[in-house]
Amino acid sequence: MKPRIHHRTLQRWVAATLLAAFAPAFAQVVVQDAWVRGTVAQQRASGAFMRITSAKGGKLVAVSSPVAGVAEVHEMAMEGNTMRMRAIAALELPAGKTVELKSGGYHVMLMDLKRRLDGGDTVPLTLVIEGNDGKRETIEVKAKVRALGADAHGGMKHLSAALAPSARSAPAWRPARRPARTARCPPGSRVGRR
Ligand SMILES: [Cu+2]
Repeated sequence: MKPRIHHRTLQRWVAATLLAAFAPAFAQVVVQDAWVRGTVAQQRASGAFMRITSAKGGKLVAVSSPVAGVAEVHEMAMEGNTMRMRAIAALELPAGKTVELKSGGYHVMLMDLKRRLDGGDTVPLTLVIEGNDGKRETIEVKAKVRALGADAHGGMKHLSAALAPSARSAPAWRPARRPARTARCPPGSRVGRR
């Protein structure tokens, strides 16, 4: 009898250990509906969007992609009366809550694009997510390219969507205004062309 009980105990211990070790890898972080805005020739930047859900909570601390020399996590924030975007060190992922990266909100900025991104293409993205326990997990995502009215403004058309509807018809994207936005970006990031 004794060996059998011992065996069952061992089985349970092994099962519990396996669950603890592997369950998080399967379900800890789920990324859905990842997509990248298509670009036109000479365009050097674009945005990537998705929904991220972390079961245990954590934060998105880094992104990279073979199509971009630089990838950053950006937020939109009001500066005075103007909506601007800027890089953030980490995007909080509250436990069990889906965080949406979307036009006009948080997004992944892909800069120094190495090629044109055509509709239907697939762009690999690597997300680094740090759990609340400090452990980092790498997630590979295949983002579909959507050719949504890509324009020549460095893939930042999503900015205009964040402005008042009337601003869409206003000349919010006059070239003269672009350097000011570019200048607001943190050192090291190169948004748009210089
Ligand atoms: Cu951005």
